[in-house]
Order: sequence, then C-alpha cells, then structure tokens
Amino acid sequence: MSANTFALVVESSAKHPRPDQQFTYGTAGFRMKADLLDSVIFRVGLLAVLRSKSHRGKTVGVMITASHNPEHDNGVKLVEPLGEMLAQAWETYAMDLANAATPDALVAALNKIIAAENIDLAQHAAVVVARDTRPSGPALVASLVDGVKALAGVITDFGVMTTPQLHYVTRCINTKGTPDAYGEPTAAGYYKKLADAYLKIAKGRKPLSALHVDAANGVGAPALRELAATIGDQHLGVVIANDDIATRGKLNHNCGADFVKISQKAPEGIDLKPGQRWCSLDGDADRIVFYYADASGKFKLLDGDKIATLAAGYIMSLIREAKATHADGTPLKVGLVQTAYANGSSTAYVRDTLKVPVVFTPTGVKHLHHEAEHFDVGVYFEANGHGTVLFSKAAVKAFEATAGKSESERAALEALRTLSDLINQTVGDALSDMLMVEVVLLGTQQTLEAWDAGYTDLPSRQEKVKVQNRALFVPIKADTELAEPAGLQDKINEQVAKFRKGRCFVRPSGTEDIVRVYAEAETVQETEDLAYTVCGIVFDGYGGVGERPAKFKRVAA
Ligand code: NG1
Ligand code: ZN
Repeated sequence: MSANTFALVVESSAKHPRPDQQFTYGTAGFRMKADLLDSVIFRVGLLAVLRSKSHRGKTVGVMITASHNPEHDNGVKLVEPLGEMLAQAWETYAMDLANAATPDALVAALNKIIAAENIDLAQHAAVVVARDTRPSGPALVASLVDGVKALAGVITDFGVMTTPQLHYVTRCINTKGTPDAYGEPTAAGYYKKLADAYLKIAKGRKPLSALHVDAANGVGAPALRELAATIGDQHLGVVIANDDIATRGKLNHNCGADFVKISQKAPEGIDLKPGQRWCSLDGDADRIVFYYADASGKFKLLDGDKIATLAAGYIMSLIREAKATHADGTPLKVGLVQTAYANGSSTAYVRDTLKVPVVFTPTGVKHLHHEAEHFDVGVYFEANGHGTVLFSKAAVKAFEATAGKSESERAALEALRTLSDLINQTVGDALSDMLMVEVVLLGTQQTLEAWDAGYTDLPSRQEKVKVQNRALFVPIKADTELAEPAGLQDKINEQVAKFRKGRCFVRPSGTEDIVRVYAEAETVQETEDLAYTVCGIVFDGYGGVGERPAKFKRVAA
C-alpha cells in the first residue's frame, strides 16, 4: 500500500506524538501513567479498525481502564467480537504499532499487518469504546476516535461503563439476530439480563441481610446502583460505600478489591461490624472479594478461591440433583482452574472434598478462560477475585433437553439454566459474580461464616520488589518456578525447605514494573519470614532498585 493510502494516518499521528518510551501489551493490555498513553491509544484505534476488517466488519471493543491501579494510571485493552481477550498474534501487532518511531515506520507496521492478515482495506470497520471513571478517560477516548477515523472506521462511544459491560455490549452487537443472541447491546440491556435471571431464583426465597458493597470509588458504584434499582430492594438489599466518583484521588485509594486482598484488611473508613456482610469491587468492576468480621471482630476474607469453591460445590450439587448428563448418558465434566496464587488449602479442598479436577495456568485471565473452556462447567477464578463460570454449549443443551422426573429435578434444572444466564460468559464480572454468590447463599441460606467454614486458608503474603529489569525473570511451570536468572530458583527452594507447609514463587508482573513474591506457610510469622527472606534475596542479588524496604531480610552469604 502506498503512503498515500495512509495520508490521513500520517497527518493525524502528528497530533499524537510518541514519547521516547517502549510500550508492551501485557496481560491487561497497555497500562501505564495516563499522560504517556495518547499516542498508544491513537494507534490502538488504527489496530481496532484493522481487527474489525479482519473479522469482516464485525464490531471490535476497546476498554480504557487501569482497573485496580492508581487513579493517575490508565490503560487500554482490545476485545474480540464475542467478548474474548485479543488474539495473541494481534498483541504483537499492537506493540509494533505502538513502538513505531517514525511516520514511515508506522505505515510500514500497518502494511505488515495488512499483508500478514490478508486484510481488505475496503471492508467496513466498526469499533465500540467505553471507559472507567478516571479523569484521563475522555481525552484518551478522543485519541482513540482520531485513530479509528484515520482509517475510516465507525466508532460508537458508550461512555462510562464497567469492563464486563463493554465485553457484554460487544458480544451483543455481534450476535444480535442470530441463534446465539446474547442480549440488548446497551447498559440497560445488561442490567435487565442480570436482574431477570437473578429474580427467577430469588423471588419467593427469604431475602438475606443487606450486602454492603465497597465500590472502590469507581464505575462499580453507579453501575451497581442501576442494577439494584432494576432488581428492586425487596429482593436484594445493597448498601453502597465508597461511591464517590467525583472527587479526584479517591479511586482505589485504600479501598477496593485489590487493597482488601493484598492488605488482608477492610477498606479504610468503613465500619465493619460482626454480623454484617461485605464485599469490595475493583476500579472497573471485574473483580470482587467478600469479607466479614467474626464474633471476636477479626477480619475474615473470602477471596476468589472461596468464590470458586462455593460456585463449584453448588453447581455440582445442582447437576447431581437434576440428574443432568450428556444425551448419551455420560456425565458432565466439571473442572476448576486456578493459578499459582491460589491458596494451597483451596486446591486441597477442591481435589479432596469437592472431588473436582483442578488445572493450573500461568497468571492472567486469558489463560484461565481458555482452560475453563475444556470443561462442560469450567469454574475459573484468580485468588484476587477475577473469574467466572463457563458453561459449554453441550452443558446448556443438557440442561434444556433433560425433562426432569420430579419437582426437585425440575427445580435444579431451572436453576442451572438460570445460572448460565446470570453468569457472564464473556469475562469475569464483579456484579454478575456478586449475584451468583447471592443466589448460592440464598439457595442454601448460608451466612458468610458458614461459607468460610469449608476450609481454612493457609497464611499467605504477596509482596512487590522493584528491580532494574524484570524481563530477566523468566517464569516456567505455570509461574511456580523461575528458569532465569540462573541460580535464583535454587536459592528460593533452599528457603522454602526451612518452613512448614512452605511454598514461595517469584514472577515478573505483567502489569507493573516490579516482580511479585508470593509465600505461604503454616503460620503468619513463618509466612512473613519466608516472603521477606525471598524479597531480600531478589533485591540484594538480582537488581533491586530504590530504597531497600526495612522489612526485607538479609541472608548471610
Ligand atoms: P500481574 O501484574 O501480571 O501480576 C495482575 C494480577 C493478575 C491479573 C492481571 C490483570 C495478581 C497476582 N496478578 O497481573 O492476576 O488480574 O493483573 O489485571 O493478582
Ligand atoms: Zn479490574
């Protein structure tokens, strides 16, 4: 293609100059300080148009968010037509475009993609975009619009939405009028779909006590308010805390799912009383964790692992009750997918008590999602509260085709059908997961304490170490070990061997410029000792930068 075809691209890209910076499309797309993102997002607009054309004009989604990260960060992620994460090869194209240093290099990168993917530039292209509540969002949407228009694509701006809502509308648009139609492609359609499914199960059941929701001062607050209004307060009582999206600096600050999970305490500024039921969303409402205070006032966390076991246990009991099988009588395959961050006790509980197979994948939901698709009912959750339950086409067919011989069989089948509507099939969704948990607790009339009693978490600790070059850390075996730097894994193993029930691994973050250290052991003290010893080993021997945190331990040479 001649440079002329791209005259508008070249002209527009001059308005979005590229800073001297290397950009990486990681597990969560491009993510960094918002003021570095203008050129990247303009170029993502170009890429989104090419992706749509390569899908013969199907609509591609773009979400502008930095999730649980600080408010001054932002990021961008592409969504495939059925709501999945961007295909791997296109991550490379995204980086080629973002890192092209000159107008000529940008045009060459575009031509490379067009040739590799055999794209017909005359093909129509459609893109939808939404953003979270970050103050940097509107300007970044404008950069994206410029990029889409520079390649003559059509763009629809859905304004402020949760990440799962953007995935939902993308899938709805592309399935509208087909047998796989997913719903109305609007925020209202999303609330209605969830509310209808929830009400089918909740109506006629004794309501639970109010659920207190920490919305991280983000988009989850207005979204939950709409959802709760659509459901009606006689069937779901929610009390929303941390719903200030107007005041700068509050998003995710000392609150939200990530803060609660990492610090293992309640968000600041809330009054957590024994007997209350609480949960926290993250900044773009795709993660959720639950918690309560026990009778002595002690904080107790119910994280993604606990949500996964609750869901898997309940769905298994429904399948048994419904006597649902494949048409040929073979049982439906239920499985659970975890990462190395799953608490060791949860894995043992799933295998030994629930008797459900567990599969491990590297960190990042796209890996978990992919594995979960191999089951009829694939439950996947990261410990941080990001996950969902996928139902295969065969499973949905089994729920529909099975007649049910008794009242209880029919009720269980109806519950399974409804769950497959209630649970977001495109991506982990805090609001959908919240309703899923409520439905399970309603069905079993369980308190959070009773849910928590299934197994006791091993003490765990997650830490960050700032290093010169995190690319030197090469994880293997689903992130549980390091192949490089040479010798480091042996040093970690040597420490782990000193602790009862010790487990520890180090991996580079895909979303932050740090390496993460995770440790588990028999007691809190031992867990801290193990974590801080390994942090010290990494910091001292493998390029730690900045001030050395006092808590990091030193190992005698
Ligand atoms: P990194 O920064 O690669 O650890 C974090 C989470 C992932 C995933 C991504 C995407 C942990 C330990 N890591 O990735 O699970 O959620 O963010 O947001 O929770
Ligand atoms: Zn998120």
